[in-house]
Amino acid sequence: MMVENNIILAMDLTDPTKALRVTAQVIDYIDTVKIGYPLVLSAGMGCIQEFKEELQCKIIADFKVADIPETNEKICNITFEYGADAIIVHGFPGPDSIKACMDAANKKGKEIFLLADMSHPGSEKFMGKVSEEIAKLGVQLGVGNYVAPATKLESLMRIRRIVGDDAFIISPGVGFQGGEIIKTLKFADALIIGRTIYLSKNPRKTMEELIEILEDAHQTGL
Ligand code: NUP
Repeated sequence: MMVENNIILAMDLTDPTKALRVTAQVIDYIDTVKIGYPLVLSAGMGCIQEFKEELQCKIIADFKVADIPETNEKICNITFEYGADAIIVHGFPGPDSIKACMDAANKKGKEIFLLADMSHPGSEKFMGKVSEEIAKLGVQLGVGNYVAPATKLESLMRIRRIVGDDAFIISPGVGFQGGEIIKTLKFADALIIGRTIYLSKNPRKTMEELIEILEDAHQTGL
């Protein structure tokens, strides 16, 4: 998946009208929006199509799918039928569960992102301990897209080493969770940024500032 300006907006506002309005303010600069349970549970699944039609963007559904294969398949099918271009899937349920999501995506020409490690402090307790194994499993299964944390650069770096340079890694945790843009982009292909943008008094200006940081970094050879 290509991501314009290496930024994915995580739109977790729960007021559907506000979510659409704030996203519209920044959509000139990006082409991919991640939505998850906060928005979908308040606005309904129809918001995926609404975003796509009104804003002409790609949607990643952050549903962290983590069930038995048969149920994962259903969740993915429904999500893709509602228009999502990609879905985020947990790795810890194991290879058959991941594979069910991959098959559902392949049949519809969609993509999955495998969540290899998480960005919050508590993720050290369980996921941090198996993140490399999850990444290795992803490679074995032929997964091309991963989610790995901006807040744990060591983990992000190890995951990059395992999945290789051709894999596409998107990374949450920049800004409010403490991750840094430039350091993260040494290992990740794109940043997932939520509150820094959607809670800003001027989301458009914040987006422009973020892009400026990225452009400066590119010029000085990131
Ligand atoms: O490990 C993860 N950390 C994380 O923050 C996996 C995620 N999917 N996310 C999501 O990324 C989180 O649910 C939120 O939608 C976004 C980060 O948002 P923010 O911290 O920039 O507001």
